[in-house]
Amino acid sequence: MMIQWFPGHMNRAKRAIQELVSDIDVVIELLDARAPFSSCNPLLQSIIKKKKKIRLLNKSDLADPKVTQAWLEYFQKQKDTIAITGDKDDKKQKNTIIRLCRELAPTRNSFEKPLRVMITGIPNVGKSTLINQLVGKKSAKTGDIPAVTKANQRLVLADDFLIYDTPGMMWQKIQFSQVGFHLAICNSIGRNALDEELMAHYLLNYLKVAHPEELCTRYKLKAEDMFLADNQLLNQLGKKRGCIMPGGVIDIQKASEIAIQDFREGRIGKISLETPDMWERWIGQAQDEEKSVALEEEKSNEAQV
Ligand SMILES: Nc1nc2c(ncn2[C@@H]2O[C@H](COP(=O)(O)OP(=O)(O)OP(=O)(O)O)[C@@H](O)[C@H]2O)c(=O)[nH]1
Ligand SMILES: [Mg+2]
Repeated sequence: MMIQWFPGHMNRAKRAIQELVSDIDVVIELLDARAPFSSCNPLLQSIIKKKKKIRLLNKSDLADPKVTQAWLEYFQKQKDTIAITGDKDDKKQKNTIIRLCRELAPTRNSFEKPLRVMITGIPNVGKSTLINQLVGKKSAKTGDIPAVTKANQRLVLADDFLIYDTPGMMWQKIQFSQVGFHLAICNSIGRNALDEELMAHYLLNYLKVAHPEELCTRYKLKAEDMFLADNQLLNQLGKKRGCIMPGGVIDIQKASEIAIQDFREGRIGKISLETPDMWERWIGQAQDEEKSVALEEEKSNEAQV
């Protein structure tokens, strides 16, 4: 699915982060634990350059714990990266995050030289919720739709510790269709840009192979339903959930929305959409395709000479 979602405020979000970054000591990049690779912003590194960075795999309560562990190991292997999980209901994470930030910038520890931490990440990943947890009160506006935060906001955790909330930042060119699907399914892309039926097909196609038992349990489906084509499976789901229009026709739009919303709220199970192995394979396939296109071009150029 090619996503055409790059509204004006995404450019503003990028500028807001660029303006702030020179005054920052530590950057916390929130990733969605269900799709950590897809939610990694390729622009961020070029903006933050050599700043100390923590990658926080947020909403880990909704992701498959084994897969999250594999992602933590994947990121820890990268240079200068600290990777941890995040869950808004984890009472211990506040102290862990504060401790890690202080360790990364030990000289920034006074009223005159406060530690300045920036929280970034794709829209709706949980930046403002995390900040409220760190600051200990409801200071930042939150909501389960993308692009709630519109401008940088400075919050005071302590006299020597400042936190900056930033608007969710998306990048313009989504190279892999999987990234588009995963971000859309995790609710980080504005609704207007989406085709829910396509998203539901993608989701069911994945779940019927990777999580057939959870899918069957949630929608009272039979094991043989897992062999249905995506549109038939969606039909079946609609039938089971009573999405029937006058004349007995299945309301596919409604069935699609139910599947997506159930996934987002963890009602199908703790499910991750991607693993490090899957990405290794997809990147390898893309490189092979690029090579064969280049080879074809070379051959046709030679033929023309
Ligand atoms: N299940 C779960 N939901 C979370 C978690 N953290 C945040 N959320 C929910 O995710 C939604 C988005 O949270 P926000 O904090 O507004 O996200 P944001 O990154 O600030 O979003 P924008 O400002 O729109 O970019 C809210 O409904 C939160 O309750 C988490 O760890 N687990
Ligand atoms: Mg926000």
